Amino acid sequence: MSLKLPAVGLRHDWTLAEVQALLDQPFNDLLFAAQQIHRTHFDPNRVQVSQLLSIKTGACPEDCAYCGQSAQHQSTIEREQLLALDAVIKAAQEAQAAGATRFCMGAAWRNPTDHQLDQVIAMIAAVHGLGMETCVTLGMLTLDQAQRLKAAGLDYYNHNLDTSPEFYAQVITSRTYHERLETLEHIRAVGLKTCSGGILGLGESRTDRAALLHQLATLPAHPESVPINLLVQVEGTPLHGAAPLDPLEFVRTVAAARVLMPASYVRLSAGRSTMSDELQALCYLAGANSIFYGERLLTTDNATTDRDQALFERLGLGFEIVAPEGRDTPGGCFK
Ligand code: SAM
Ligand code: DTB
Ligand code: SF4
Repeated sequence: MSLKLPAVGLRHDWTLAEVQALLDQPFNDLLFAAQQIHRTHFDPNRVQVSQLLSIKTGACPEDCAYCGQSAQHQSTIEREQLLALDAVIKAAQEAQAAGATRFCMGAAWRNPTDHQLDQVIAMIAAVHGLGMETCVTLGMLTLDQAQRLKAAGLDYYNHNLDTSPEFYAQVITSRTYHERLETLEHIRAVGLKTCSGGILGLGESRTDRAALLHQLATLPAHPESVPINLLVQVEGTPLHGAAPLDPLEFVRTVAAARVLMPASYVRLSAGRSTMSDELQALCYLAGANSIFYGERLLTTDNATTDRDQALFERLGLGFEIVAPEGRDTPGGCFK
């Protein structure tokens, strides 16, 4: 099957069969296409760097089978109340000093109450005031809540589709796929930038990975940021002990995301701590151009900063610098 690869412009009319054919291509063909497309939209040697902070940890009412923060699983993750504002500011300042340009705050909620949203809005304002880009992930949002976040100066909202519509019910039963799409609609409607992707290694098939990418690439606007997570197996969760994904399948998925959503940042997200340097290098070659940086993700360990810096040095990669007003500085590089 020959694919209509967009030379310029973006396509939103991908068929599922096209996405499947893309993923099924010989590995070298897929990587070559991805790297070519990557170069038409991005500097191939620059990586955007975000840092995560869990602002409210554990005791989540949802039942996501991969997540150690669900109250329905027996993980050993310590529960924490919403962090105090000064603790958030201190963490953001440290992230900024280490080179992160975006600070992403995550809360283990099904959805925020309006009072909780007020507290998060104060955090967003403070982090924005430091000159960093802001992102939050708080669960489902109403249109009104999305509007309030936009008015507070938030840049990105993260809300993942996680997997295919078909496989979804085997992973999460407490929130529907449709509800996730609705939240994404609210984010777009108010002009917030969307961060939405999924997790691989849940036991899904390549067809499920194709269907997830198809959903993302046929949204009315491609998410500006597409996190591709590799399952971090957390003890006590139903997916602890799941068969590991073939790493080259992970690379294929990154490459296909790059081809389907050429102007989006594709983020190598959770799971980097268990990936070899060589696997990560292949992901960068496949078009990944964003990472979570710092020693922790939300509740689990990330690849260490020393290791990341050494790998960037070996690959000749640099951190993308974002000017305070949100414009990229071409050629900017953190060393
Ligand atoms: N509670 C909010 C929600 O789920 O909407 C926001 C935080 S939640 C931790 C954000 C995303 O992190 C999930 O949608 C999932 O894709 C990813 N994630 C969570 N636990 C993970 C794990 N153990 N391994 C890989 N990715 C994970
Ligand atoms: C995303 O797609 N991955 C991040 C972020 N968005 C919020 C979260 C990864 C969580 C990994 C497991 C943990 O540390 O709790
Ligand atoms: Fe709760 Fe988010 Fe974890 Fe699901 S992924 S259990 S919604 S914190």
